[in-house]
Amino acid sequence: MDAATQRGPAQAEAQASPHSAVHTQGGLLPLPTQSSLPAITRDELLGLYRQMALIRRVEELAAKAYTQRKILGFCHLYIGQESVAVGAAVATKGDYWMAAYREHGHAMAKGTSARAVMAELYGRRDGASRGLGGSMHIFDREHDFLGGYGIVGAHVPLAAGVAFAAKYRGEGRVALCYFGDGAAHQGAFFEALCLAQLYKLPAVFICENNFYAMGTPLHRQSALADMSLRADGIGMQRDAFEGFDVELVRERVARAADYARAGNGPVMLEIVTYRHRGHSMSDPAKYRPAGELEQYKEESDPLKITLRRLTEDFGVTEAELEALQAGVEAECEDAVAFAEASPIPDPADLYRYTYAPQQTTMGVGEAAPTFTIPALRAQKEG
Ligand SMILES: Cc1ncc(C[n+]2csc(CCOP(=O)(O)OP(=O)(O)O)c2C)c(N)n1
Ligand SMILES: [Mg+2]
Repeated sequence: MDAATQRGPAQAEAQASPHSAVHTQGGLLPLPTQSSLPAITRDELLGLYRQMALIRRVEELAAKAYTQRKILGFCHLYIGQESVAVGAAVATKGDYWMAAYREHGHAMAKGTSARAVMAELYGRRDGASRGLGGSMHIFDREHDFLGGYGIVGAHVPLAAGVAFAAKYRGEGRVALCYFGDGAAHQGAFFEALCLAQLYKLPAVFICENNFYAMGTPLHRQSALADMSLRADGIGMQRDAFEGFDVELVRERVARAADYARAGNGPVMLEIVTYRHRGHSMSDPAKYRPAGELEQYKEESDPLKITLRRLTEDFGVTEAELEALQAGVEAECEDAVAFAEASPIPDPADLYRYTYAPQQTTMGVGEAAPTFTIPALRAQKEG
């Protein structure tokens, strides 16, 4: 009996069909069982811990400023999820990142300074997006952090476009796209993943499953518990794991990025996580079952997990940790002072960055550009 017959008549028939490559998953290569990263060192882990502590403290101070009405508008905190962005950043330093609106931590993990994030939250001119974007629209071209998006799922097709551009230009870079469990039900999400797989784009789609979409728990929004299974219907490689331990995230995201970078196609990851705060600053999160938050804080806080590993396995001392925390505190206080001293944006700049410079010079009082076909052709030729 050959291998095809052993799997039963239906499968044997599919094997023989001229469309079998489509019916099966087209022979996806497995994910590597080890990444190209070297083993983590004491110094590296200490650095990752510092980065997580910095993100947390920046957000704690942002929450305080928000309650003082110094920060206005929406503000979604990443507290509890820091290990995801910080671990993922290790193997994707030169790559493109895009995220949803809970993105202060992603921007900082990618290299945006605490100053630029805080000033953006304050809506000031020295913010990452010149104070015009606010909490949900941090953008940092220098560090290839391509935003911050408020429309749920809408950035997933954009990330596929970025991955397409990276492949087209032969950059060897990968596009990482972060979104929530709620976003994984969006039509735009499926459409983007279908094309990404068809074109074998160098992308890693990361669903940060924190079990809530606003106040709706996962079991009331999805018949699937493992959101990575979405990839099966698309024929995409996938992986799923808990993301509370920064070291584990570092390794598993690196494997996915290695796979995508090598030209094997995109990967969908589900990283299980948990947000300690409500959906946004205006949400007291009373919908959670009693004791749930306390249990996550006790057993699954990324900072606590890494702290334990640093002290127990790497011999990091109290004095070292105190110095680290003092440095974080000083950096955050400096970021707040910087934001408060930064001027508010000039209203004349309101429309200045809506379009790419070569397509428009539109400012207040100027004529809107005309997007006629001859004008665009002339622009391309010139
Ligand atoms: C297209 C669209 N629909 C609805 C909303 C309102 N909304 C904002 S956040 C959100 C929940 C998204 O949850 P999830 O994707 O799990 O991300 P999380 O907030 O947990 O990080 C919803 C429904 C929106 N911003 N955009
Ligand atoms: Mg969620």
